Amino acid sequence: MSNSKFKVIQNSFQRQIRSYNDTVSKMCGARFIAETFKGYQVTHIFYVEAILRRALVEMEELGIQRILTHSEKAAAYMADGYARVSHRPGVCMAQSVGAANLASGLQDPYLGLSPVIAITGRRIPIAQHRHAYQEISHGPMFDPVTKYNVIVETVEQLPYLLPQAFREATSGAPGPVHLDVMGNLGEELAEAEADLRVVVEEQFKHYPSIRPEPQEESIREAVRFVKKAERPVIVAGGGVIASSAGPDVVEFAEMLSIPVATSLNGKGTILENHPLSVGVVGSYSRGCANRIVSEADLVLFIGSRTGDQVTNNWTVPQIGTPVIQVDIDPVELGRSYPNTVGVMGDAKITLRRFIEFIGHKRAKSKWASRAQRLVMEWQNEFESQCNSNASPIRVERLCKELTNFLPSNGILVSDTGYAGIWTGAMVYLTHSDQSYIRAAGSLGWAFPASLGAKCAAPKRPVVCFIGDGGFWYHLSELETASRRGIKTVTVVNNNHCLRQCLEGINRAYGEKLGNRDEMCMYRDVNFARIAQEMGCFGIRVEQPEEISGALKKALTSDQPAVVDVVTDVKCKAPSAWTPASK
Ligand SMILES: Cc1ncc(C[n+]2csc(CCOP(=O)(O)OP(=O)(O)O)c2C)c(N)n1
Repeated sequence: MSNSKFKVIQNSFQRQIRSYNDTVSKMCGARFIAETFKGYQVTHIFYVEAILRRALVEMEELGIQRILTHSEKAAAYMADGYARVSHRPGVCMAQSVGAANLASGLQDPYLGLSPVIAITGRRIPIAQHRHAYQEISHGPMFDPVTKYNVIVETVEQLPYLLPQAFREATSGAPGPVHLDVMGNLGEELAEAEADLRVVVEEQFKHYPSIRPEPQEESIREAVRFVKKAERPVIVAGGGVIASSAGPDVVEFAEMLSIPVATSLNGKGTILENHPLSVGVVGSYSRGCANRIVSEADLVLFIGSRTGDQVTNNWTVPQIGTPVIQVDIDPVELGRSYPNTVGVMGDAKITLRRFIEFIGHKRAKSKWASRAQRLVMEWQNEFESQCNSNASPIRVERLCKELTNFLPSNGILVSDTGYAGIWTGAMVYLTHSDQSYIRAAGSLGWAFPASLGAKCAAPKRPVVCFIGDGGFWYHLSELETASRRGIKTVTVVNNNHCLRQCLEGINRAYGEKLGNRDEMCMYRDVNFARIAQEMGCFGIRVEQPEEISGALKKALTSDQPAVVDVVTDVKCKAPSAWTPASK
């Protein structure tokens, strides 16, 4: 990219702060909240009654969609899915007694670095510490799952604390925030009046709100090591997706023929049929990615926090491997892998700098060919399962059908556990407008998150992949989807079992006899029929050759759809390739 084009991008990132309505006027808290959300382009609010009713009435007038859910946790997950897809904060709300449920739903966006704004009501001071009905202390529940957790006592505080919530949620590494507003239902704050000014700051409407420039010195050093390395590899994390830096990673990788692995959060950085793509690395991974990262003589972690999952418990790469780490948050640099060079900066801006400093192309083709060979070996290993005609259906075959089916602008939303491994390892994203988001760890997240994702991108097909164990959690949200016309396709990998737990249960039993099924089997339930009952399209699939037709029918149906796929409980997701310890 030319220098001038680069400057244009930068300027558009660092836009001037602008006011939405620059006049002070007397208004109630409810109106202020509604106007502020409107100004920040919040299009949907996810909540359970009863909270900020007057504000919700004002929001209707301003055209904000109010999505009433069946639980606060699902509301938080919807806000999370909304935020990850729109790159703008997602908002969820609950009354005081729902606060604990809402806080539990913030664990996933906290771990997944997603900007969710959570609002709860709290009883007025005179009711505090006197055994008020339905209320425990909120602050300690929200502390571990938020970046910013404050009480809003007076309406005059709103113009300070509500915009601060947007600043906190969207800047640096994004994350959830919590406002505990006065009144069990927030009514004290909503109904109070004051002279207020609604100020909207453009740059904090979305993330990354600010893109820090890396120091030139660190860029020079990093590029020097990359040029010297014989077997460099990139591990692209969620920070690359947050920064929309996928194309920049690919451009940089192509200049030097650097193989690219991704974390699960980074899936979508590079097309998975690109010759430099080696797949998802870590514990939920493709074996070829783990092998390539283990063989590398330099690993570039870009926008990855180097946690246990992306590094297979810090074995891939082995500690001591030379590492260049790029992160927007300086405290991440070297947290788990001593950095040869640590670069603090936004992923996109930093990669543009890398590209400028590299200057010319220099292919390391022998190393790239080695990577390709390992990728082919991995694909060959699973070929027969992917083409299996067996019934009950093999999950590898389901994943192959999903790869073929996923529309070119589709969003794949994956649950955790085996769902994360199946989609991460066995589903291939092969179009640049496809995206992937996944649970950061909480079982059941994916279905409500997919509804939030669809609210954020109504024109894009949204496909959720989830096990039956995960789907049971928030089944009631099928009613929400049908009531509000949120048209997603949910693919249930139905083995009526918590399959991922089976190995551990068997290990716990050892040689002992006993009822193992009791610990992980559910009734064989037909989710297609449940979906139909809730006003959705439902189809059950028992033969592999029916999968593709069923998926197409689901996508073209005018209702939210569930494709209930009866799969073989014997299918075990691929285990992580681990290097022999030195
Ligand atoms: C909130 C929560 N509780 C428990 C777990 C542990 N866990 C991970 S995967 C899993 C089983 C998932 O079963 P299912 O969704 O049916 O998928 P399968 O393993 O059968 O493919 C469990 C219980 C978790 N990740 N999150």
